[in-house]
Amino acid sequence: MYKLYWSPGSAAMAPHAMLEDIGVPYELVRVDTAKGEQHSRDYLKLNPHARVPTLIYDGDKVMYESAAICLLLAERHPEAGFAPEIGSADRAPFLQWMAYLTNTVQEALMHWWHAEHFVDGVDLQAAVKHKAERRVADMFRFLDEQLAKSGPYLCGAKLYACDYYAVMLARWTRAMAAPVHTNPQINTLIRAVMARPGYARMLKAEGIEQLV
Ligand SMILES: N[C@@H](CCC(=O)N[C@@H](CS)C(=O)NCC(=O)O)C(=O)O
Repeated sequence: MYKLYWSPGSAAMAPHAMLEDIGVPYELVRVDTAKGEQHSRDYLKLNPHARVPTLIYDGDKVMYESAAICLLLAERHPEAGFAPEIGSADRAPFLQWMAYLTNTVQEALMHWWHAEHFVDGVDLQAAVKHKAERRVADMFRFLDEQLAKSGPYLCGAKLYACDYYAVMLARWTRAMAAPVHTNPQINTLIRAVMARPGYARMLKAEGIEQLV
């Protein structure tokens, strides 16, 4: 039995969708980040960084960081096919894309959503957001070219957790001037991931939509 602390449309989306596809029992615990529940004393004991998601597994074990949770779930449930086997040809690209997505693309998205974490003052924050939007657009253009060369999924013929992660991050661009779903291959990827039962059920359960 797992427990996933989440909030709608957050970095919990990918692990949430994976749990749905894996089909194991799990409990969702909503953290209302708008009300600041991530700063409650009880939640900080689980996740001292005051972020979602957090996963409880094996009864009382706790972990956070969305990409790490995806990797753990893929590893514990190999039958779901969310990660290529160690030693297989897809393994290196899979690890590369997971790290690239969380460390580079997600980080650039954080600059857009939370410019106030990086600089003070409205003008500077607007400049950070402007630059972040261009960087995110460049990254998704790059991913689009990658998919055109060797898609339809990031690692080629098979869908893995990195594809869920990419589509989650694509959704985070919905409020930008040019959301990235208009890139043709990214659009195909979004549609393919949204057609998966787990991802579709996650969107419904979180009460959110995704641009296609
Ligand atoms: N690197 C973390 C980032 C998690 C994160 O920033 N989550 C956001 C929602 S997407 C959050 O909890 N925000 C609450 C806040 O900033 O107070 C991960 O990938 O799990």
